[in-house]
This record gives sequence, C-alpha cells and structure tokens, in this order.
Amino acid sequence: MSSLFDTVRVGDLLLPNRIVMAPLTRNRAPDAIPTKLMADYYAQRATAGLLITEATAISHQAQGYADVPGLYGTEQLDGWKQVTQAVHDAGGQVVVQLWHVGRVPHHARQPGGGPPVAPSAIAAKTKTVLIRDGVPTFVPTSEPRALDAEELPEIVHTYRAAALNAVQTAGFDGVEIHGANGYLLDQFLKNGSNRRIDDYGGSIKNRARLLLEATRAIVDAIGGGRTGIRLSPVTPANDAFDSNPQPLFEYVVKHLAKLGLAYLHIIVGATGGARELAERPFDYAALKAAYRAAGGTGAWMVNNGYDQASALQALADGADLVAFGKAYIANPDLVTRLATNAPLNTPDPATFYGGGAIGYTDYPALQNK
Ligand code: 8OZ
Repeated sequence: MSSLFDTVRVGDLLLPNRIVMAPLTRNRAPDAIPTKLMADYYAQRATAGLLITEATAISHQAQGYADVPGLYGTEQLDGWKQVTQAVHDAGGQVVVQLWHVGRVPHHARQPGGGPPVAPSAIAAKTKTVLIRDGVPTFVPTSEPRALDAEELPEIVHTYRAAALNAVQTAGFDGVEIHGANGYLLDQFLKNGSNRRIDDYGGSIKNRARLLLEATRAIVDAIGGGRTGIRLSPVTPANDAFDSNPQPLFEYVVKHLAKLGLAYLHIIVGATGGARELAERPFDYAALKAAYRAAGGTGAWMVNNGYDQASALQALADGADLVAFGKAYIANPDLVTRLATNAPLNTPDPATFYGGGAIGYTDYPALQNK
C-alpha cells in the first residue's frame, strides 16, 4: 500500500515523498519581484516532496492582483533565482506555477490601464484586490475585452518563453500550468465564459484548443517530464462554470495524455471549499481512467483541504501525490508532523494576502517549540 512517505518518480523528478506544497498566493512580491523573505519561506518548506510556487504572471497582461510575482523581466527572474537557490540548498525541488488571469483583474493593473482580456467580453462576477492608500481593498473585476484570434499565438508564445525562462534562467525544476480556478485557460475551456464562434469557442475541441496549444508549446520547449498542469473541473472560483464538465475534462485529459506530462494536479470540488458539490457532481475516477486509457503516465495529484486520513484514503483510491495548501501556510515542517502524527499549527487568514514575515516565515517548526 502507498504511504505518504514513499519515494516517487514524477516525470524527470525523483521526489522523497508524496506530500506537495500547493500553490498559494501570498501577495508579498512588490513590483512582481520575489524577495529574500520569499526565499526563506519556500526554503523553510523544502522537505515537501515537491514545492509548487504561488501563481506567477507570465506577462504584465497576465497580472491580476497586487504584489503577486512575475516571470517576465530580469529583476523578476533574478528574484526567483534566490528562491530556487535557497530551496535547492535546503534539499528541495520547486516548480513555478505559470499564470494568466484573463478576465479577473481590475483594469488599473493592466498595461496602460486598458481592459483585461478574456475569451469573450463577459465580466466575471468576482472581486480582485487593489492596494488603496497602502490597504488591500477588494474591488469588482473590470469588464474585459474579447481577445482577437490573432492575439492567441502571442499568448501561447508567452507561456513558452516563461517556461524556458523559469527552467533555464531562474533555476526551477519545472513548471505547473495554471489551468484552473477561472483564470484564462479555464475561461477558454468553460462555456460560462467562452461564447466565441471561431476555432477557440463552441465545441469542446475548440474550447480546449488554447490550453492544449499552450501546453504543447511548453512541452516542446522544456520537455513533458518537467511540466505539470492544474485543473479544477467544477470549481465555482472566479465565476467559473461549465454546463457539462465531465466530457469537457475527459477530452482535455485524453489529449494531455499524449504529451508525457510529469503530473496532473486536480482540485477536487470547490477551491478552498467542499470536495463534494451536490449542485456540481463530477466523476474524478472516470477522469483518471480516461487519462490512463489514453496512455497518460503522469502522476495523479489531488488537492483541496486534505488531512492525514483523507490523504491516505486518496492514495488508497489511486492518487500518487497529495497537495496541501492551508496546512503548508502554517506548518513549514508538515512532512515531519504528518510522519509523527504531531498536531498542526493553525493558519491565520488575516495574514494570507500581503504583509511581511508575520504569518509567513514565523510559524514554528516542531524542533523550535
Ligand atoms: C487566492 C487569491 C488570489 C489568487 C488561485 C491564484 O485561486 C489563485 C489565487 C488565490 O488559483
């Protein structure tokens, strides 16, 4: 039987255990530049089998929120170098989550203050964060404009360039494509946000096209063995909705199966909420079976509020990896705590987004207590 503490091969990487630090937005990168404090934070968590960074914008247009990091300029790449170096020095491995928020930003965060971009000109019924007078403030997202089909190759190219920069320049062990939570790629997938009538809208094949093109471009650039992808078939996050997600996501994973990805990272249910949603049923076992039947060999990672017991159950049900989010905010030594059945520190939501070391690098590890 699998335990959380097996060594496991994930694409090109050999992980010391099945415990993954989930991507966690923390808004501590002014000007999108990763800091020494962020290096400390990630290095503290380096005993995870794999660290996935917080979502990281692949371009200025891809930015949605205050003080989230980027991956597009020299300063950002240099900032990340100190993070990857610190994680490697501490014996860990880290991939960066590649992010384009699409329709989620306020226009004040966009290049030239223009509208955010989206598959269709439909505003997301959600909020984003601006810093006003130094205070993070939730504001409605702005009305987006629909991307022209001619703009899409540039976006695909930007994903590819970011992946190359991540691995070749910033020193990451790989990348995770953010295909979840109602951001750009998920907006294209789902018919609640995609009403296009060109090759990128309408049929499942068309709605999946941008995600698959971006993934192929990244795999061509850095190899499938260093590439993972995160999907959230039924999350309502950021107003995501599809009227028939089962065939949509089975189509997506069947086509991902051909690309030799390191892993598929599945958010089960509502991001940060319930794993089972009566109003949005979904058969995850069928999704995994579709991926395997199409020849997919990547590790199957699950996420969303797992504890030790439910994580072990997920492994027994066939998952290969379990990603922990909130638990990793408050427990830098989560691996040791799970191994020894130690109690967990409780995260403080007041310090999740923005701020400094408090609620970030000051959660105690067991040996320091
Ligand atoms: C919380 C706040 C802002 C962004 C996601 C990147 O939901 C995020 C995110 C989470 O994937």
